[in-house]
Amino acid sequence: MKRILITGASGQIGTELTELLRNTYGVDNVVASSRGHGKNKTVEENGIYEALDVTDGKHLGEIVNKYKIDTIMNLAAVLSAVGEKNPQLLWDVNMNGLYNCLEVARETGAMVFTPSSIAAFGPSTPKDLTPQDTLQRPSTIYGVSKVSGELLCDYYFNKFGVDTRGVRFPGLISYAALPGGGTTDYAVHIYYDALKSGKFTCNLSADTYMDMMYMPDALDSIVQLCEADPSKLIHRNAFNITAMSFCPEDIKNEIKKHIPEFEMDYDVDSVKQTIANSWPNSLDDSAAREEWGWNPKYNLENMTADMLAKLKMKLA
Ligand code: AKB
Repeated sequence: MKRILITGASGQIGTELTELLRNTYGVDNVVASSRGHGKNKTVEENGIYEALDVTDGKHLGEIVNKYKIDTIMNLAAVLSAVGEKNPQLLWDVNMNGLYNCLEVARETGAMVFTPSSIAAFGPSTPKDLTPQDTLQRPSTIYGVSKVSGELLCDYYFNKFGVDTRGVRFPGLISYAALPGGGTTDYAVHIYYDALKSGKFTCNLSADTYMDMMYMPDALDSIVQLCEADPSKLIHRNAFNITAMSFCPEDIKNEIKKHIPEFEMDYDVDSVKQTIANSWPNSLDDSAAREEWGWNPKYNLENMTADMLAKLKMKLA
């Protein structure tokens, strides 16, 4: 039985991952943590919760020892759009936080899962069906932190034998908690606005293709990769994974099938557009499929139907 510490548990992924892991491994085997108290009632009140700033390596080590943690899922991160406004904060949280997790893991023997992102690629990366192993020269501080993180995780595996694993997440779409300042966030907000007002102003241009994924698949990928037989893993940090690739016009047209009067216009945010243009249109995730059986269940069609149904109940 695993004993898991989740950092950044109050965020978009953490909110749902915490619940899933508590149900799967037992409430007493999952420690949720995030910076401070009062951010997320469900996460804080439905199991073990610790206020933890990942940049405080000493406190991180104390929590790992206190609960005899053997798996650290490090979700604490500043995302791409916020990162461009505050690169120093991003570096501190994303890199020093990860370094602290890896050091504690080196000392205690814990496994470390940490997500990378499609942001780990840049303008010189092949754009379509981006290969697993390819050029990675990102132009955002978030992307720089993701490539550095991938390399650092591989280094800790090769040098110290720390069991490090990761996936390159595309944009994640979910209804339980909002994303916090990424470039792909429009694909979440569009569903809220479609239900609330029937109108949405998109901050990326109509033909901006990016990889996306519905949260249930993203959660499955974490559990599956962490449970995978290590002898089968040729790659570790980090695996390309995707479930769909679409542009704003595609998601608009899919929503219109459910809400025919839905309207969308555009007011392009130049910072987000530049970031999106530097990322792939679509990823090749065959290494994840071959090495640990990655097989997503949701496409744009069944995700949209589920997202609108669940969000309708939430907003009622
Ligand atoms: C972002 O847009 O910053 C994130 C990501 C793709 O990593 N959703």
